Amino acid sequence: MDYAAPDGFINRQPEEYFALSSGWLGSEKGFQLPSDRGRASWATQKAGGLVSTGFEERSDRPKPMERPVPTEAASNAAWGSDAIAAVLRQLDIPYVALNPGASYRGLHDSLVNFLGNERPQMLLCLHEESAVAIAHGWAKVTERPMAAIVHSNVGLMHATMAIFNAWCDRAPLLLLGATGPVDATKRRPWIDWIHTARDQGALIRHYTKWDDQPASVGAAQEALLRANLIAQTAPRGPVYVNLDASLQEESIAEMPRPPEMERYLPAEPPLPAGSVIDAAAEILVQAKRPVIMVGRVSRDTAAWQRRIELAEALGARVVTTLLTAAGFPTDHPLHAAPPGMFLPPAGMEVVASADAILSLDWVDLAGALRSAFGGKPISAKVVQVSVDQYIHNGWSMDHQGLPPVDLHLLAEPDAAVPPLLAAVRSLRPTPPPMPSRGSRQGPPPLATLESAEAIEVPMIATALAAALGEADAAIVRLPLSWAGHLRDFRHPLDYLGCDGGGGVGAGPGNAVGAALALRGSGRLPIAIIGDGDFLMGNTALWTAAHYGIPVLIVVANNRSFFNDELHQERVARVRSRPVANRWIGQAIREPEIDIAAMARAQGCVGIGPVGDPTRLVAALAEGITAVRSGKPCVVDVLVAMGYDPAAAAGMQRTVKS
Ligand SMILES: Cc1ncc(C[n+]2csc(CCOP(=O)(O)OP(=O)(O)O)c2C)c(N)n1
Ligand SMILES: [Mg+2]
Repeated sequence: MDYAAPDGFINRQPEEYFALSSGWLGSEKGFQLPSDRGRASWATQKAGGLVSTGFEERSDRPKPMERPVPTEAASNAAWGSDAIAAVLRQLDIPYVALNPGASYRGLHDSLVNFLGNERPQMLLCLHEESAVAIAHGWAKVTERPMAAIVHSNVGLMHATMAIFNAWCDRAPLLLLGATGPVDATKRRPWIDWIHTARDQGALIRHYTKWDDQPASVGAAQEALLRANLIAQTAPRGPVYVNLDASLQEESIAEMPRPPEMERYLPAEPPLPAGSVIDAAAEILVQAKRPVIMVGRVSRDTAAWQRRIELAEALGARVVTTLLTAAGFPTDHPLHAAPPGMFLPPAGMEVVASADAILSLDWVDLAGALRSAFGGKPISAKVVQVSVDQYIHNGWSMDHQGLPPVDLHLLAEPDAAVPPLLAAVRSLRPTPPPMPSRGSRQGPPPLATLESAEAIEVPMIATALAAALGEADAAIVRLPLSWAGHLRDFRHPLDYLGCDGGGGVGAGPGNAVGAALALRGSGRLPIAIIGDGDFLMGNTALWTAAHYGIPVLIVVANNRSFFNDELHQERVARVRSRPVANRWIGQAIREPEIDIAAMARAQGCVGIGPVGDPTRLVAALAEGITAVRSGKPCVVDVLVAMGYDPAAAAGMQRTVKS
């Protein structure tokens, strides 16, 4: 059989070429959120019904713009980058977020003229950091990789912080890059030399799971297949494939045989051995005060339900964190304390009172235990469920402290919870009585907005609840000033966690990426972010405006990199120096920045600045209406400075050894 690209299709949709393959991974049914599909869909994936991005059939896809004109001339010629682009189509990569560059002009051409800028569709970004942050935000919702392409060493340098954020967030992401011709005789003078590095992957190797610089078209295809597998295998993370410019631009006699995609599917997550499950169940059932710490878990609704059943079967109290996405309903009677970026005092009390702790991949279990037990011996039995150690390396300390663990289930929480639940139920068929729900603090009452002199961050929660009513929202991000009691999460998509690596500037890009994944889901994507975060990453908004991605960004604008004012205050106190100077080198004033105008300048709706508490509900309602009509919108809310006391204490805490 002749695998040359069919006449007349080389510059359009190469359907005939793809018909030769064993199909795209995607089904034709349309993209499903992980929460709709359930993990059980693995069997259907194997049967050829892998969850599809299927955006070809969706009305909710980004604006169908940037359609290439079909090339008239039929050609039998094929190019290295056509074969590479073909694998991206087969992998069902829906989008590539990119900032262009000559190093990958061959691949760029193939995406436009061979694949017709569909599956994947390009998302032009104004900065490589937002390209990667968008891919990261998309993965937060879908738990699958989309691609980002960055230009040689310089684009990669711009992208680094966002890659680190995705790495720390254990988010799958397929990063493509390029290098000037590796063969020096093929380099253009000057520019190709400065944009060629001997080992480009070294720039990011410490915070990617794998990288490769393939030396042939066949090797490049294999690299993409492998990259996809590695990115999607827990602990998930970014992977990098660096494509030599010459390889992309090489003329090939015929297209290589398309890979049989069903032979390159990610493996099923391993199950912990039955004996370990039994031992864990024994520890938990024996405990008088078991506590479950819910960390990195999936967006799957069935897994969410099983977590609730496990807590109920044990009568275990549950703590969650704002570092990771929603993992347990915060208004459940067993949910013991509002979540925070740091374990707040109420959460510490719960953990310290436990005689058995089940950690479902809690980020920094060692730190949380040490804080909770105040440096005293950790008397509780600790059961850890995590595969995170497979990703730890010696460069970054994102592995956190080493927790004392009595029993380690080397498995993903979603894989471990069902057998653990069964084992617990067989040991204790009758669940303990449910505690009555104690009094719970919520956001300030609506009336506060009528009498307050200035907007404080908690009032954003009040106004948002009033403006949203019963509508479903996904809170993509929350600012450092947030307190966990301000909003409940009742669904895996109600909250999507933080940036992962603490890299300020990720907020706008993460919000746009998550919003892209949530299009058409009926869920309103909302990010509440600091002004510093907005100002560093705001050009991601142009991408949202250009491709018609609706998202609401509420800026909690305290006109300062305020987190660091708290640090300066602490240092001043320790050194008996004037606290009054803490704002110097921190405050973003004189001139104050018109954040709404920055949004409007990029084609978004910009509302504000809103400083009057009585106007806040109306401003957010106006923003929600704009987003419902399909637009990205920024509401600039002038907030008084200040953090939730628990958050401030966590940030300024001095570590007791
Ligand atoms: C890339 C990067 N630069 C600097 C910091 C240090 N930093 C941590 S929080 C913060 C302030 C962020 O300001 P903003 O988003 O306005 O939040 P605020 O603290 O004012 O609530 C800074 C500068 C960081 N974490 N990442
Ligand atoms: Mg600020």
